[in-house]
Amino acid sequence: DRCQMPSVKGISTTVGQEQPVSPQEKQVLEDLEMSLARRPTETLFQEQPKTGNRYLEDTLLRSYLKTHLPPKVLEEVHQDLERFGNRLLTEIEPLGWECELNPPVFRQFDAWGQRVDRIDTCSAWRRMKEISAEEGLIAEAYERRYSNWSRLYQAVKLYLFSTSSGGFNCPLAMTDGAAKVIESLGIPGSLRSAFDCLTSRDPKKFWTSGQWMTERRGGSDVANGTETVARRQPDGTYRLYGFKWFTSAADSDVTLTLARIPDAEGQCPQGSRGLSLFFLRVRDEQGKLNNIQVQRLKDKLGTRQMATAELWLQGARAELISAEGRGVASISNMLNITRIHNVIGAVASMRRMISLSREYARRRVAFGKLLKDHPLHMQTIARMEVQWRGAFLLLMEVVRLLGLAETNLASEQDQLLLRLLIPVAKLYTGKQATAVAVEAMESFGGQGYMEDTGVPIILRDTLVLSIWEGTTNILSLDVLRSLAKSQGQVMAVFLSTVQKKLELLSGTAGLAPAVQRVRGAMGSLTQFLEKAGSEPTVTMELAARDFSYSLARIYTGALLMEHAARPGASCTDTCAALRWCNQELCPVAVESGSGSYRAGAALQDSALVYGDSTVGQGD
Ligand code: UCC
Repeated sequence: DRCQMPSVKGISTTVGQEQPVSPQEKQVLEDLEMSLARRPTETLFQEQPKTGNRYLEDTLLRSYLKTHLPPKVLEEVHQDLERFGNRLLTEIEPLGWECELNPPVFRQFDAWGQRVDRIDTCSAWRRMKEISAEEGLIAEAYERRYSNWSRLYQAVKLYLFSTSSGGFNCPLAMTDGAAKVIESLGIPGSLRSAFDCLTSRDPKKFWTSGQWMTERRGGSDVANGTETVARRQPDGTYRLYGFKWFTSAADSDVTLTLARIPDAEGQCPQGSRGLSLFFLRVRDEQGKLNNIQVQRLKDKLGTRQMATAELWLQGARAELISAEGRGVASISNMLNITRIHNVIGAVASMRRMISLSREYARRRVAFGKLLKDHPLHMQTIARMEVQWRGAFLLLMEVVRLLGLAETNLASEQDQLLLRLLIPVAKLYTGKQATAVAVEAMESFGGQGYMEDTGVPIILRDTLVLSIWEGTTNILSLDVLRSLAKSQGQVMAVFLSTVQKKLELLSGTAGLAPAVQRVRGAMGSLTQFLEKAGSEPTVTMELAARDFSYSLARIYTGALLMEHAARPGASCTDTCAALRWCNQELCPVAVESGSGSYRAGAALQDSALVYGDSTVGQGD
């Protein structure tokens, strides 16, 4: 049990065990106990970092809400968030720890040899589900009692909840995504009760959803990887046959999934156009699986609190909910929501790690002074803080735009910007969170590497953020897809939005160097796009990742400056903006200048990876 003091290696510290303890061992034990109690060098012991109410301690979050929310909304939201911050501390955080200590267990057979395929979760995990309903962690976004601000308010609660949720943020992401898909379909009558359950505040009624997209051929190339077949039944429902390779939160009540409907000749149309979207209940009222067999639970590096399973669909009853062949387009509504949840998770992980690191630096003495008094240590944490601040404001921008879109208050430009910023934010914050989590772990020295500090749990759970919901490269290609689909309009909106933000900043003298750098980066980006459009030698696919990073850095720079220019801003707001803008803001232009996206560079890449000395010479 990780909450308890571990025994000294090789020696049991429990009295009265069957194993006899030799006199020598007894002496060692007594010595150890004595030395622990009486050692005069107590300062060598490292104190546990303790944090308080997460909402009250988050000055950037509070300043953002104060700046943007209408006063009446702010008043109510503030009260609720302060209360929620206390609940996190006293009730939810210990439950999250319990979830980590008691991961789900898969029981395939009962004692009498009957196949049962039970996924047993711990009571803390089930309590998280109730709390999610009570707190309206999904409901808030769909009730819209604060109009366009409801989405942002929900995102803030999820952000505070995330690192204490014991992995329950994952089913919530998919539940939100499923509710979004159903809502975008106009809540058809057959899905009304499901929608009500997914968005309920009643713990007895609340349902969670899965998102079964990944099959044995992988989860990125969904169009070619999906083999599941949907057979139409006389009553208009379907039965699904296939193998779902990676189904997270497998204890969920319902799920959305893709399958192929055979044509009149019994042939399944291939590719994206052959995919349709289905809704299904995972179990019936008695808890019996819907013609589904669980093959096994995944043995994951992190997110171990949450059951991810391999599932055989053997005639699972399902309802077709998209037009035939429009499965990918329909499920993209879910993907965009789960990707935003991924951003929430990334920003929350960074905040948690930095908060712990910051608190530890206030307690830990090394070389005769507290860590916080070592400038190099402070520089390291400050760099993480700048990354987090940028990521936080990018998240707020995305959920602000989403809130506008969901209340019909978004302009066409807002919608285009949202389409572009979702993949940009997902891919960029996923990478930031990974880097920050590793750096923050190091800031604890060896203690950060110890399981029972809890730090490795956050690190492991963070590492998945750049993988699931689309890897960095897949998301970079999605950025290009958004450009192509809008025939470049998203880029025009991106450039004009940043431009407008810069114009509003022109009177803020302290930010002048940052404004100049963002202007320069915008110029370089525009030049790169012109070059990419006119020179066939430039391969946009090769540039996709650097291009996406450039969009993230430029836009975030503008957001940091905007926040630093608000009335009542502090000098640290300015400092964060200046520091952010001091990094390379347009890496795609730099790499393009070095010829990194030419066809020859791709050959060189292969030669470097596979060591073929005949390829790529002279390029
Ligand atoms: O399931 C997973 C794990 C679950 C765990 C949940 C965790 C929650 C975490 C948060 C908590 C902290 S992971 C599943 C991972 N897999 C993916 O995310 C899929 C990755 N692959 C892609 O995103 C690909 O780009 C595909 C599948 C979308 C590409 O498919 P296609 O068919 O080749 O793409 P097309 O033909 O370009 O797009 C088909 C249609 C188009 O619309 P139409 O036909 O009207 O032109 C696209 O515009 O779909 C539309 N579309 C989109 N629309 C595609 N992507 C989008 C989008 N992002 N937004 C809007």
